[in-house]
Amino acid sequence: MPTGARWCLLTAATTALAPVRNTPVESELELGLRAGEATRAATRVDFASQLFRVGSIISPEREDFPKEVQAPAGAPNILLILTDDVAYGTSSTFGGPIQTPTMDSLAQTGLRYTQFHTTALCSPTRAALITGRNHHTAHTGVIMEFGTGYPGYDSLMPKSVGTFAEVLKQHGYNTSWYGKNHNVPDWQTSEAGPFDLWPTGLGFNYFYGFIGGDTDQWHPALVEGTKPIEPYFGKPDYILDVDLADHAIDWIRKQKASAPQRPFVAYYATGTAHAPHHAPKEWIAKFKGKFDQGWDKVREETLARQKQLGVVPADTQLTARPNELPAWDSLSVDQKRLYARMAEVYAGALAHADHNIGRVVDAIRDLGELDNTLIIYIMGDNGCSGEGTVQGTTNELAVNANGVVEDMPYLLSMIDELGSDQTYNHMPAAGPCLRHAVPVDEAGRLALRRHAQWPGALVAEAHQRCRRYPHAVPPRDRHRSDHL
Ligand SMILES: [Ca+2]
Repeated sequence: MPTGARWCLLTAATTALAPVRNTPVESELELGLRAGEATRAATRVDFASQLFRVGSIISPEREDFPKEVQAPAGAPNILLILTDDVAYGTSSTFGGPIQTPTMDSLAQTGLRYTQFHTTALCSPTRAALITGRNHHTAHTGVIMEFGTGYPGYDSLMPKSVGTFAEVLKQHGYNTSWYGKNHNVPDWQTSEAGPFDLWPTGLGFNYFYGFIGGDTDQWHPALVEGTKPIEPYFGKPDYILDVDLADHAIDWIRKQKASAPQRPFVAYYATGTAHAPHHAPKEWIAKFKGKFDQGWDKVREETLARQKQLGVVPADTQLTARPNELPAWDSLSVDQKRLYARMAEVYAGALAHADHNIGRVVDAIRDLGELDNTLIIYIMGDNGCSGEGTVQGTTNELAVNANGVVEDMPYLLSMIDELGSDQTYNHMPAAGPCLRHAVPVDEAGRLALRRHAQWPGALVAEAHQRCRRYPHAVPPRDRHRSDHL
């Protein structure tokens, strides 16, 4: 500010005070006190007038707290479970070779959906699932890391696309999210935020998990809310699937202890069985020798079980194996030994995840809340991943993303380390043919499976297989153009 301007301001202030200074009987202190008294008197008058105006509606017998939003009486708790990179012919619930007793148990009293489809990619399926919108409407036409600045693909979910958690929170639910996110724009994942598109910005009161597409299960890149944490320090046996279940159980119990009448939402999105395939040794050992017959035979065995269960039509034929994937009989003894081991590791990881999901279900049962809990168990946001290349890898990111070449002697030297914290491993693209034991529908999409249980409402239809609601993207949005 120029000196002249400052001077003018001082002059104006002095002029304004001049009449007061010309009053000889009052000091500045007296003036201040008099002014304060005048203000207080005015305030008393104003307050009295307000009391006069509202007095007719205020009385000691009538409280004036705003009413809290409460969910309707009997509104169910919701447990939404999502696994990662698992195909239709994988879990025992749908005829696969990997035992998933938690899902099996729920299926016995619930519904099996045999025509459930996804977008066949992580982020888009997850965006559609949490918003109930077409993944392009949610600006998530591709995974977050591949977001581009074009409509439907910029990975910036708009405010107009609310999540089910936001809606339910506004109707009296407590909401939480555990495990994988993969719905935050890639450049907004640091501690600098912004955090509007993190789970806690999307209606989830509590988040305990990881923001990216995958993470080391032994030393995960975890956040609680928006704060990075490292809970594995000093815990040599730490593994994420146990930790996720522990935190979900703890949160659910506290909710019901503090506000038993309030329903909860728990979105439980384990990082398993995306790479890296990590599991405790004892869980991997459960599958020792279970894949020695090779992926071609596993396909046949799986399809036979699927027909027996009735989850595929009785006349279903196996699809032809793509030419890029070798027949099991064409492999060397070492290749067979390695690939069978990789399948055991994958199987151990998924079975271990299902076991820990079972702990969450058991905790809800122990609270006496199971009969008022809608459980939706989606086995896979897409089918098995092909990122392991034809021969599998000890390090998915090195091989698949950075072009590192691993030869067979090296892979064999690491065979006993697979599944440990020494590897970031992935199985071969043929993936013991877990993914190829899947009939492909007319649209060329892999049919995934979903299971829903809510005994209080759906028990009348228990044991029936259901072909409704076949897509993560709701029907009203499914046929919108890809460039929206
Ligand atoms: Ca996935």
